[in-house]
Amino acid sequence: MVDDKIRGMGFATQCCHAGQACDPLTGAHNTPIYQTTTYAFRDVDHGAKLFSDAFTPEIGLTDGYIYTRFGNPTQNALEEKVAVLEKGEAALAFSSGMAAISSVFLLIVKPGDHILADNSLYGTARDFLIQIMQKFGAIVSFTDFSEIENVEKSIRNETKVLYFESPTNPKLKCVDIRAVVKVARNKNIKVVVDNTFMTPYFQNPLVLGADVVVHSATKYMTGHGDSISGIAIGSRLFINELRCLVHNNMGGVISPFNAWLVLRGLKTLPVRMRMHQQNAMTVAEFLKSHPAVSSVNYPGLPEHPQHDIIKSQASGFGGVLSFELKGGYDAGKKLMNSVKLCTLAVSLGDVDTLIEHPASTTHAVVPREERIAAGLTDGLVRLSVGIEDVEDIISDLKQGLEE
Ligand code: LCS
Repeated sequence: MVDDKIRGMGFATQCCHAGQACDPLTGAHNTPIYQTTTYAFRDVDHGAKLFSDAFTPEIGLTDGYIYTRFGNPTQNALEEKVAVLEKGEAALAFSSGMAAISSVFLLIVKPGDHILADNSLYGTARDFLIQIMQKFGAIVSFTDFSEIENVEKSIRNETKVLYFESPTNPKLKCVDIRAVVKVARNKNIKVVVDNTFMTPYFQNPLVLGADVVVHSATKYMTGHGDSISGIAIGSRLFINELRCLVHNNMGGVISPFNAWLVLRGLKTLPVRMRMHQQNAMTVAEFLKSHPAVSSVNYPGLPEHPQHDIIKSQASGFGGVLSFELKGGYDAGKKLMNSVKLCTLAVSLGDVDTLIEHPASTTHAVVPREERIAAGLTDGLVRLSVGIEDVEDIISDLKQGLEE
């Protein structure tokens, strides 16, 4: 079901129906995987019009398809669904979260522009800004976005983007999205938010005033750990520019099969997210009361420093938490080596529980001093709490902490 009607419906209905209608040709109830690279034009003029439309961002492709790097019906179904879920005008799917993030920066930023980013980003996103954006002449700096004065103080005349995750990976720090939007207002600065941890089920940054939302759809959106994928959501003009100026030239397209996997995953997003959150809260309480644990980072706990902020801008707290053991790195290592149900692996948002050590894996690219300054200590353990029976997750952690 497409646009106007579905936008007035509830979130769970949108997850099932938005962007997807029975196939007009065959009646197929499920969106087919359009496993094709190219599309027949009706005639030469039709081909010419499609190319002209595709390269005119004010128009975009509406009258057919050209070549799957420019768009594909399975991919477009996913884009329409996510645009509705994130309450944006349009969306563009990518081969990974990093393809989405890098493409958004490549569209917005030119040499000499300043990017101000939070000091606690997924390691590769931070590394992309330093290794690639700086190499092409952008100025990149980092500050702690949870203190809004830091953002105000760090803005320069050349600032073009404010970029952050909320909550952050893996410290679960939350940023006041409305306050950042206020700082950017009337300054021709785009606010770009990575909403991977919350998903549109819990938080809609565009409604809070952000310009662009990015996701690693690899995580909760797909939900089953079987597709690397990403998506960006924003105004129709921004997304059309992203498609024709960056996506088409860089080529980070999602495959039709992976788009279909994300579409399938999204149908159960609300039930999964409710269960992830319920289990994460129970596990957070268990860890908090365990004598071997020194601290727990979960924004659903009332003592979390930004508990009130997340409550003011999101309808939930998500399914990821991180914690420190009193025995530091050695104790964390022992725990991660002894779990039997939880899998020791990177990634998050899968239906089953994943445990990992950020300092030596996902955030190893961040120089140690900066990592520590951002609270990502050597002893920090990250847990993506799955939707198994929570008693089984807890008993696995318990035996790992006791061994
Ligand atoms: N944004 C966030 C918040 C992420 O956690 C990740 C990946 C990305 C973007 C990049 O997405 P990808 O290209 O992998 O689809 N985070 C990972 C993590 O914490 N462990 O492994 C990957």
